[in-house]
Amino acid sequence: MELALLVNKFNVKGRLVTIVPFGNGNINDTFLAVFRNTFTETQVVVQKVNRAVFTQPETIMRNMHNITLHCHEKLEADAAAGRDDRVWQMPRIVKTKGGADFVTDEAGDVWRVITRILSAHAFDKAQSPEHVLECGAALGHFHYLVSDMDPATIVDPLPGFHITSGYLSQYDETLATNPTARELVSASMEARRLAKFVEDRRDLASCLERAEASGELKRRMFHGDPKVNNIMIDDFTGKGTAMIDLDTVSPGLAHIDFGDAIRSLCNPAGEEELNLGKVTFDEDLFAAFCKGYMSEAGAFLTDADRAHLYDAIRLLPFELGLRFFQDYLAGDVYFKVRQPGQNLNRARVQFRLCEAIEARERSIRGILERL
Ligand code: GN1
Ligand code: MG
Repeated sequence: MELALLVNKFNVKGRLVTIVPFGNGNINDTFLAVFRNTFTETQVVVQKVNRAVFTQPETIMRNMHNITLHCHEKLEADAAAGRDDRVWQMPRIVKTKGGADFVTDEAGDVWRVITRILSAHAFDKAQSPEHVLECGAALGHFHYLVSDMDPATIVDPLPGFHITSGYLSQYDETLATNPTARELVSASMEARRLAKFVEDRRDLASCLERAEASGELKRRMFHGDPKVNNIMIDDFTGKGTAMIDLDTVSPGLAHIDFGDAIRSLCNPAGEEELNLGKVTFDEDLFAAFCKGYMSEAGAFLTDADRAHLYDAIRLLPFELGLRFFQDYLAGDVYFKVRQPGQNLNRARVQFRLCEAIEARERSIRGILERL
């Protein structure tokens, strides 16, 4: 089906004037659609859900429906009470003309339309300590929003997501069963170096899983993908205004979000840097993130939670590097790539960041203790 025809199935006022690719997501295909009438315009975000990743797109739409229902009620009550210094936002689902949450095309792909948060942007890299502080506040506020959601209203959107030991098994299996993967490792010194990096940290993979199994850490609702370009910042005030990309919101450890946001926000070079010399862990950005996060969600953290924060900060770049490396070896089947070797480079960046964190363990723990 032609994209314009498809988008016209949704209930947006005005005439569709343009639809263009939008954002830098690694999973779904995202577009911006502009509708105009004689006095203004409406912009919406159009997405095709990646079925290779989300094998049950109907389920993630049901989840999104329940999450936005819960959060919008709370957001509206808080805004009406003037409880905050700002209007926190969350995109909502735009229904089809028939009242459904999505359209399925003839190829079986699920398409959805959501509102665009206007006068706001998400960045691909950390901009400044002020920016990172606001990202921390946005994640903290998001945790507050979903904290009283009934986990039973959510169906696991992506079984195995953020179970690091599972990614390790997948990596092992790729090397055991895929001859091309083995060739890639034996043919390149850099790939061998990354493979050794993984070998040296096998034990790290299950640190949070062990703490959960022993009952020290408990799941609550998490975002699952709180990276820098999923956090919208108000163009006028520079303050955080919304967390987007709600596909993976589900019961999980807040530590995963904490570690994932930090690996994304405290490496000012970003995920795609080619020069490893520029990949660092910036402690000023880290302190700013913690300050912002704690201002909104500090009350949720128990002593046991606090005891495992460093592990989460070290684990998440390891986990993402492992996921990128495994995908490179498997032929780039999960993360979209624009050029060959891109997933290998993404893995190099995350592993370098993990090393930078290990080298700063003492001072990172020091900052955490002072929270
Ligand atoms: C993917 O689609 P995007 O870019 O928001 C991935 C995250 C990774 C991220 C790394 C469902 O998110 O887990 O951290 O890439 N999402 C999924 O850039 O796997
Ligand atoms: Mg995203």
